[in-house]
Amino acid sequence: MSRTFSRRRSLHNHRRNRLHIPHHIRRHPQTGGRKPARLHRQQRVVAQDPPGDLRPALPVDTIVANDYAFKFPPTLAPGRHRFVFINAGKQRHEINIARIKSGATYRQIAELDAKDGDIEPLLDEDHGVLHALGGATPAGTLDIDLVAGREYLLECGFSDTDTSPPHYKLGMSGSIKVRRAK
Ligand SMILES: [Cu+2]
Repeated sequence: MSRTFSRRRSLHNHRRNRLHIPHHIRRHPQTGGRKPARLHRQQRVVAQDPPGDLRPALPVDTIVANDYAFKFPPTLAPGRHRFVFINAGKQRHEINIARIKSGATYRQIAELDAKDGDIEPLLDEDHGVLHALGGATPAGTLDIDLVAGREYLLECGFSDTDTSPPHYKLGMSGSIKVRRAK
């Protein structure tokens, strides 16, 4: 069983490299040059969040993977959502979610995928990945603040063997449309 994560990984790296990390944080003398920038940001976010039981409940949406298709809500309301992933297939699958650029469409991405084109120029935000072995449900979830009027790409980038096509070419590709604000 192989995985074709390279395209996704390069997309993540691309975003990370564009983050501006001030020099004094990157090489802070008191931390011995370790890389605290990420930790600092996480701590700040945690400190601002109210305790878990005071947060408003998030709508929970489930994405189910089969060999080789996704079941998911085709349209959702704007705002924060919590995505749960269930792999009901036999193969290993992932759900990889990215926001499609304003003005671009899922149809354009599907056409590019069909001919192994580069879809990165049509995406403007990477939201992350949940993945699971066949028949498994990962404990992790993905929280995404869905923007009104936008479209989100869902894809699985795994392949069953080194020579078989990626699952997004076998049907594990789709998009969620977010309703416009009232
Ligand atoms: Cu898959």
